[in-house]
Amino acid sequence: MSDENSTASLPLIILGGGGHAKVLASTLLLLNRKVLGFVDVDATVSKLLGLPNLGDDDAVSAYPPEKVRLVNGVGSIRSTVRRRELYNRFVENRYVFETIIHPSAIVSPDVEIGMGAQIMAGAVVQTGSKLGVNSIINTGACVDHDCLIEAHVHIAPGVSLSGEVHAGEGCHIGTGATIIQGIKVGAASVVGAGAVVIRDVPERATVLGVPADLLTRRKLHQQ
Ligand code: JB3
Repeated sequence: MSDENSTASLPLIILGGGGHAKVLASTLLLLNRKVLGFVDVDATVSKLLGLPNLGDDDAVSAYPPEKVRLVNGVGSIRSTVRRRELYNRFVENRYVFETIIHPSAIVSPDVEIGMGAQIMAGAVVQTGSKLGVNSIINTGACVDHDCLIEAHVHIAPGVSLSGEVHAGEGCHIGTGATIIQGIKVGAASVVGAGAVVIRDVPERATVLGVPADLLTRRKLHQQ
């Protein structure tokens, strides 16, 4: 099959025009992928590494789902919720999210990677691990063997997960956090930057410190 007919070479649209989108745009340019531009709710964001602002999210409908693929460039500023909502909205409208793997990432060939997962520069994902849809393994993070990273999780830069860690849906593991082997982090929880997690974390909790301690638990609508 020629590259022109291959879905792998479909042009891309990035959702969002902030910091995470910029890093993705740079990766896509490195991979020689054709990027049509980005969409952002903020019309004042005019360019992203030279790529044009195509309008707000409704502008995507000018491009039929079979002609483009999407890249979720909205990261997680206070939570992963907006990123998840965008993903769900466009999947419901039959759009496909591109899975991105930076060329410098080391990913064991048996890793299962869900649609739209993003493995950034210098990240390592070891054998037996599974990455859920729309998850981010950010710059220089290490996910060791047999980890289960569920959908919409953000593993921030420099995180270290030992073997068999389970990161529940939509949780956020902050920059430089360390999680020892076999720990379960509950869905929608936040592990603070630099925390060292040696005990399971309940759902919708925030843990901080060394060793990490429970700060608070949030209600569903506050996540
Ligand atoms: O820590 C690292 C390495 N990266 C962080 C990333 C994971 O999350 C980064 O430092 C930021 O903390 C965050 O990046 P993000 O999400 O790009 O944040 P920010 O730079 O603030 O840009 C968010 C952009 O998304 C802004 O331009 C918003 O206007 C736009 N935005 C917000 N909601 C949206 C929507 N754009 C679209 N298309 N649709 C939305 O619903």
